[in-house]
Parts: sequence; structure tokens; C-alpha cells
Amino acid sequence: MLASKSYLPLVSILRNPTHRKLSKMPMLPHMVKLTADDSPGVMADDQLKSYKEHHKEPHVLTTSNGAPIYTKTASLTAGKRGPMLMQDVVYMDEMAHFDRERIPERVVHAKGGGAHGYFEVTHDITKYCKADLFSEIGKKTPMLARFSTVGGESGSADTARDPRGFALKFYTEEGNWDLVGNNTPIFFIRDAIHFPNFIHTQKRNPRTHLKDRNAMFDFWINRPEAIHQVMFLFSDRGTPDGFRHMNGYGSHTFKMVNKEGQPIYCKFHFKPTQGVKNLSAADANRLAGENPDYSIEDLFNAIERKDFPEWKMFIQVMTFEQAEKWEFNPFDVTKVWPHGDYPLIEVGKMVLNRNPKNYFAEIEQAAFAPAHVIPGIEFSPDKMLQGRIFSYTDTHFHRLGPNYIQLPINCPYRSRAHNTQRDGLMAYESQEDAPNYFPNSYNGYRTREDVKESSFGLTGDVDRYETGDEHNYEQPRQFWEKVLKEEERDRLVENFVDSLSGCYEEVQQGMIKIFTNVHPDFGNAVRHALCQKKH
Ligand code: HDE
Repeated sequence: MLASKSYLPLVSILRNPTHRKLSKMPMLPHMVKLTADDSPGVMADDQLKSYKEHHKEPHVLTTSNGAPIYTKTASLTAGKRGPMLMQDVVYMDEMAHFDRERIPERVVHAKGGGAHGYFEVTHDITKYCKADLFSEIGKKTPMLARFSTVGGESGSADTARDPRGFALKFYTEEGNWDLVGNNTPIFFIRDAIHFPNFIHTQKRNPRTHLKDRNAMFDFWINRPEAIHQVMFLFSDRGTPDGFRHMNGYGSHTFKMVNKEGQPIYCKFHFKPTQGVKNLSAADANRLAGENPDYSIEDLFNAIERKDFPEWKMFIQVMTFEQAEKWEFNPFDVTKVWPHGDYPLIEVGKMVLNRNPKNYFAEIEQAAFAPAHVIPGIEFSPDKMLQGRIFSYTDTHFHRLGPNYIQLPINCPYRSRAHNTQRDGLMAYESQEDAPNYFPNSYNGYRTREDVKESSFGLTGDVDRYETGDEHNYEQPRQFWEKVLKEEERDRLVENFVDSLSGCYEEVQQGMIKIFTNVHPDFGNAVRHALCQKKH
């Protein structure tokens, strides 16, 4: 009998016809199910009791090679007082694995939680996109979502003022599509080359090992394109109430291509059916101490009580002609596309209905990458997106190894990978003995005409173009004037003042200058409040 509960044999099970015949064999839940678990839910605090209820007979304890063991409460020693023996393989087996239990945490987005679910098409967008998952109304595609904070370590508080990651993996029949977005439609920078330095200012000062608010604001003073996202961050939206009550965005401009090969630019939006809710700054701070895992717990328990979170997916589209004419650069991720000009088009819904059975295997080891696209979804020239295409798979090779994509949670199990990649650390894919080279004369592989990427023209001189000064203030001004209500503006100012009051004088002045560029009222309000705080 195959060890159906182990992750290892999954791919071979799917591939191997003999194994496939064992159809009654239970598979990994996240691999094959669209539906929720039929077992009664278990609140996070009751998980251990629930295990006991459902497992009347304990398993015999074994070593990792499966041999039953006599005891795990006493090491093997020469005499009652020791020393220990090298041949205590029970101890060695336990300790050596424990020593390796942690993998590098994600360099950003280290703290997070996630769940399994499905995406269902409710509206036809095939005139824009030929991607398999959008092919017909009613079509359901299994998916995984991981939500996260950005700057903190994996033990940091869920309620920190920080953007939230909104990473989605769709297991389509034409490969896995990852949409690795945030809860904000925009970002701090517009050229990927800034990312490591920007992130350093969100992390710890290398000398003090403390978070450094002067460094954080100093970067934003020097890169004024950040102000739009910085205003989102310090607004009420900077502290969402858990993961279930926030919007999600692909943020970048992408390209969709239909069956006729016609391309159109697009953006992705997700709106929670359960509504948007944010925490007040005071509640977010309190919860950071009382329950640093607030969002993970909230998501877990909601799914267990079958209150499945749902988001509606929308797209905005922009033709190539409209892109040429738009007053801003449509590939600049510090900008939104106004909904009045580019209305939201409903596509479908995503429902999260299953918690991971093993957090580490299914969430910690989940590897999302903007490079994981499928036929029908392509890239725009957005240089941030282009920069990300490289970074994610690169970091996965480091964090999880060269065969991270063979892990069950990451493998494209509905389409299967057939390629000439072999070997490397922890490889177990045999690819059914197929040749490891292409082209070959032995029926190794065939290609498909219909999945050719759309062709597009490029002009322009190769150069390093500075982008620090491209319409930095128009949309932030609209955000201040039109989007925020008066009391929201007050809270925005208050949140900035709370953070800035501990900063150097020149940092405060630098930020006030930026706020004044957004709107004189904004600059004055912060200047005034900072002054009052000093006296
Ligand atoms: Fe990320 N980002 N990022 N990012 N990002 C990572 O990949 C990076 C950006 C986002 O739940 C890393 O696997 C660069 C924008 C999410 O596993 C890394 C740039 C957006 C997650 C990385 C950006 C995101 C990440 C670290 C600038 C929203 C967590 C660990 C060009 C649209 C995914 C990892 C998860 C994670 C690089 C900017 C979203 C290092 C170079 C913009 C949700 O590869």
C-alpha cells in the first residue's frame, strides 16, 4: 500500500498508470478538491483536542525510516548518568532533523497565513482573454491564497502598519498562474532597481538591529514617487482588520490575449464580499501585543466555522491606443487607472474553503512567482513587473532549492510539467523516462502553435532612465481631496505625526515638503500638529 498521506509519491501517483488505478486512494486534499472539508470545523484553540477525538488509537512512534521505537523519553547512555552513545539513532534522527527545521524565511512577506479554495467564472471575458481558467462561465479552478505583512520577520505582529501581500496561485489545466499582488493598487517605487534599498529601510538598522524610522522616511523623501503608496499606508487602509476584509490587486498592468491573438492591457482587482474593514491605529497597536497572530487566527477560524471568505474578481482593460494617449505612463505601478475611464468588469469569484493541513508544507513552502504565467496572460512593459519576473524564482531557488516546483504545493499538478529539466537538490521527478533534450526524434515532446506569445513592437534607446520625477503628486492630491473624507484626512495626519514625531528635524521637514507638494493643507496640518506635539 502506498503511503497516501505522505507528500512524496504524489506526482508519481498522478503520472504512473499503475498507481492511477488505485483510484480509491485518498490524495492530498489541497491537490484535488474544490470543496470544503466535510469534517466539522475546529477552532484554532481546540485543534489538539479535536485530533484526539478523531484518532482513538495512537500510531506507533517510529524513526524517520519507519522503524518502531521503544521509547522517546530517555536517551541511550552508558550507565544511568551517561555519557550518551553515538549509536542512539533515535536521538540522532530526532535532533538532526530538528536542527534543520527552519528554512530561510522570505526576505519580505515573511509573516503570513493562507488557505485553499477555488476560483469560479461568473462573467464571460473570453473576448479579452483565452486563459484556460476564464474559458467558460461556471468553470471552477482550484487555487491557493497566501496573505502576509511585508517588512516584519515571521514572528512579527499581523496588525502592523504595512501593506498586505495578496498572493494567489491558480492551478489551471494549462499550468499554474500566480498573481502575486498586494492589498493596494499601487506601490512605493516604479523601477525595480530600488527594491533592495527600499526594503532595507523597512528592515533593521545593521548597527542597532532596530527598526529605523529615520531611514524609512529618508528614503521616501529621496524618492517622492513613493508618496501615493505612503499615503495609503498611513491612512485607515494601512491596518486592515485581518486578511478577510481587504481588497486585493494585481497592481501592475498585465496583458491579456484572446483566441484571435488580440492583446489588451489589464489590471486585476479583488473585492471582499464580506466587506472592507480596517482597524483603528489604537486597536492595531493593542492587538500587536495581545494577539500578534490576529489575522492568521481570524482566517483559520472563519474557514473552520464554514464562514468562507469570498472575493469578487474584476478587471480593468485599456487598449493599446488608449495606453498611447493616457496622460500618465500606464505601466507605472505608482498610478491607478481611474475607474471612471476604465470601469471595473466583473469576472468571477474566489472562495477560500479549506485550511492547510500542514502550514509548513502548504503555506511556508508555497512559492509564488510573477514569472508563472499561462497562455492568455502576458506581461506589460512595466519595469517593476519585469524586475519581479527574475526575483521570485531566484529567491525560491535559494529558499526552497532548485526543485521547489516539484513540491506538491507548487507543482502544476493539473497540467504537469513535461520539460528537459532534470536533477538538482531533492529531485524526485522522473518525467516517465522521457528524453532530457529537445528537439529529439523519440516522441519526447511536441510544441503548440496556439500558445505562442503575442508579438509586440519596441522602440527606444537603451539607456538608464531616471523616473523619480514623473507626475508624482497628481493622484496623491486626488486621494487627499476626493477620496478621503475629512475625518479620514485627520487620521492620516495623526498617523504621520505619531511616526514622524520621533524623527530628526530634517526628516520631518523633508516629509512636510512632500506633503505640501501633495496639498498645502496637508503640509500645514502635519507641520502644525508636529509643532503642537513638541510644545
Ligand atoms: Fe514582492 N517579493 N517584490 N512585491 N512580493 C517577494 O519573493 C520583489 C512587489 C509580493 O506570499 C519575494 O517569495 C521585487 C510588488 C508578495 O509568498 C521577493 C519587487 C508587489 C509577496 C520579492 C517586489 C509584491 C512578495 C520574497 C520590486 C505587489 C509574498 C519572498 C520589483 C504587486 C508572496 C518571495 C508569498 C514576495 C521581490 C515588489 C507582492 C524577494 C524585486 C509591487 C505578495 O522575490
